[in-house]
Amino acid sequence: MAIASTTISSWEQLLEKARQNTPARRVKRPGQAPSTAPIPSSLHKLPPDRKPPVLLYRDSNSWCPFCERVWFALEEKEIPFETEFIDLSNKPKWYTDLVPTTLVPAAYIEGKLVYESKDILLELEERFGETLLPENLQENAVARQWVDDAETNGFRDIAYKFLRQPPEDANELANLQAEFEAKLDEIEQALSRYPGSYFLSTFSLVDIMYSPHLDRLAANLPVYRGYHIKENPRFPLINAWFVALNQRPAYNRVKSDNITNNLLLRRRFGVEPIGSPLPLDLADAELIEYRAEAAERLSDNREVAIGDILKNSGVQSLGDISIIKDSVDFHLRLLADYLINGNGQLLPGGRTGGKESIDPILAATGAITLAYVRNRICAPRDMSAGAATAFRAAVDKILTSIY
Ligand SMILES: N[C@@H](CCC(=O)N[C@@H](CS)C(=O)NCC(=O)O)C(=O)O
Repeated sequence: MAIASTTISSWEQLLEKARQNTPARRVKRPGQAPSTAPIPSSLHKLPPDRKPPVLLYRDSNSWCPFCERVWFALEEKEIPFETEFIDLSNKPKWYTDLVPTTLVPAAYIEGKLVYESKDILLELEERFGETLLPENLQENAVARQWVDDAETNGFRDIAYKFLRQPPEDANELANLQAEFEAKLDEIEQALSRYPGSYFLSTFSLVDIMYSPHLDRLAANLPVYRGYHIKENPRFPLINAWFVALNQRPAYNRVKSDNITNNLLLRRRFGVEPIGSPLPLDLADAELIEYRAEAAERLSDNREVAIGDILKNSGVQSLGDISIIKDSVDFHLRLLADYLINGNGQLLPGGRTGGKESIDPILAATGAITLAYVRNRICAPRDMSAGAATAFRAAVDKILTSIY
């Protein structure tokens, strides 16, 4: 059995076409995890041979909401930086010796070691201009107070208790929900104090302090608690804030997508879903820049992806490894081709007719490959949240079209 010749483009053609439609690029990290890393959008501003002024230590999977705050600020402030990834399941001794809390994020900022996300954010303001704090002195003081409050006002503890703690009974769940809603009411009120959609009259560190947490809660509560923040009429200002935030290019680079958040919560914290996943954002999934970014990532990093699928998805038990490998490669190319060219390409080579003529080994390899990569990719570790959404939507489309 071999995969017949096909009209689907080669990897080189796919990569070239994808790159014409997206500026997104990452550096490859051969043999390391993660296998790619984003290139900070302002790195090109640095004169050649000059080291970036900031070195950020962050978690290797890009799941940490506190690291997200710092990355968000660095992108907003257009500060060139380099990243060193720390494996939190096996922290290197040099790191635990270096950072007293042993937590991420930490950073060297112009040679000074700073840790605790809040302190890193304030140090960046101190050294690179207060672009994320209001100019008006009174408002500036309010901003600093709210940045402090975001760490101490109990919002996070109450929110994550509602999300993660298995409730004894319906009564306890209702109480946790009520406590959480009272905290959201406080945020809703804070958002009403200044004109515009942000906490203060301009976008600021306060938005950055809350964004990774509110985003994760909005993604996970529908699935794990059947509770919705988005489109909840009780919180119109929080909803307007989400809309404003999502218009910021820096946020779109650093945020994660709903499914990444959902899978992480289940895997890391064992929370049982009681609701349903939010539907994929099909507006993102249709945008050519996100589709092209997803195709670019897949084409450029295909060797690592194929190696991972062969090792971890279970396909290798299906038969001769070289045939399976060809089939995995073929189905990933099919996915990249569909992401860039859309429509019309959905019959894999070797399949001459409708669904009934599918070779069972090819069909099984394809189904496993696609289902595996759908949940394996992780935003923003592997690609932006928008690209990850386009990627997952394309997998769904192919699976329903050919199986
Ligand atoms: N208050 C810290 C919290 C940082 C934190 O909790 N980081 C987590 C990752 S999300 C961590 O390093 N966990 C590793 C560990 O607990 O050993 C901050 O704002 O920076």
